[in-house]
Amino acid sequence: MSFAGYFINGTVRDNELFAAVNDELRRQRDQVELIASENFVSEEVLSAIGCVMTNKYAEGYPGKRYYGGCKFVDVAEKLAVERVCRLFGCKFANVQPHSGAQANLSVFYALAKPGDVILGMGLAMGGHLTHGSAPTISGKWFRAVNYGVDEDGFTDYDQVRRLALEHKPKIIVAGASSYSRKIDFGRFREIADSVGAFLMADIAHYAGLIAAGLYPSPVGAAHAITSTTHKTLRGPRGGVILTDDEAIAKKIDGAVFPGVQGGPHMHIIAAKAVAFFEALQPSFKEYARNVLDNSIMMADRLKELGLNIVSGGTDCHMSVVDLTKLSITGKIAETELEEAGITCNKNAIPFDKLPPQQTSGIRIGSAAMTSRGLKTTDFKKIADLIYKVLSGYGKPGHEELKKETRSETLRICGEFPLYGKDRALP
Ligand code: DSN
Repeated sequence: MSFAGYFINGTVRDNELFAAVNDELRRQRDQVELIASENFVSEEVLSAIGCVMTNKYAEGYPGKRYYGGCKFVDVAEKLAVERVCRLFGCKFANVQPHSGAQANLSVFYALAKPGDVILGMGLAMGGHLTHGSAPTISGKWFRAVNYGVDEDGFTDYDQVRRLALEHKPKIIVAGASSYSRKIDFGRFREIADSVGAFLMADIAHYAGLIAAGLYPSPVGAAHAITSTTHKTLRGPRGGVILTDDEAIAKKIDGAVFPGVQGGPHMHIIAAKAVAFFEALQPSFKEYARNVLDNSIMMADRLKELGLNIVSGGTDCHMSVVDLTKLSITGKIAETELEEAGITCNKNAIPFDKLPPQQTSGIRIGSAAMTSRGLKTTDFKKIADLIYKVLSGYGKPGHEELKKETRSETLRICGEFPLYGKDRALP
């Protein structure tokens, strides 16, 4: 399938937009993608994203819609729900959230009231914006209290307990955006129970590994579980909410629609169904295993080369690299690496002294390049390239070294092609 049909309006092709899409396709093909929250969906998921279900309004839920003509989109939504429940071993799912942020907001709307306390991991410690950060609804409408990590970079459960006892949160959020270690959801639940709080687990980053049994599952521990569908789960951009509790499921359904959202994006729900189908296949377990092995290899190699990894390593697809030793900021590292053909993002390290626009670290992940087929030896090579570029920064010959690295990253990308040749217009 090619993009051709999508960009023709009558006889006039939208060349301006088409050029941008093709440039983006080229960028994705030619860069070593290490952004921990990104992945490459399959051709099948991509086709579903572009399918005719985008034309359909379907406010409500299967069998209870506010529009006629919903027979076939109902099939898609029921498939998505049934598959994601099977994937995670839970009873109820809402597959309508447009994003992880809206999934989180829906759970807050279902289980708390403005002014209630929510206790989540602080953004600067590895938490997500929507877990109580000041500029978001979660920080403005609720009284947000933050926990963090200890000096070794591991979740400080004693602090979670202390803050829970002191502030009596309505919801405790377990989950993170840049935390690479296992989360003890049972321990979080025990703390939540001790203060009568709901436990919400945000597994956006870890979902694919959880589905494959390679990371702890919050099912059975959390009252509500939110996730995105596009990170390690390798589906379309979107969100999902899971629960085992029927009463909570009902509240969540009402919170997603009509509480927070209007019409669901049925083409995206169709694509979620495809992605969940793919994640149920044995090959996905193998993929997830490779994601984990590759991530551990990359972190271990960087350590071997002398860099610090926050918490000393990783239990998942991502790591946060502490650049303090190299006297280089995350911002500079992000730019330098991008010029050398490696895409990642600047990231605060716990107790960072630099502001969020600079940071002392970068976050790297293995999910996307593992989808292209790279193995541990390739990730070891990538770690070497990262070290070469960053340790050479500011030294004579650095521009030349970056050029050499760019040739090498192009070679790697060429060896592991992304999508068929006909995906782009000639
Ligand atoms: N912004 C995503 C991430 O990069 O982790 C989470 O929403």
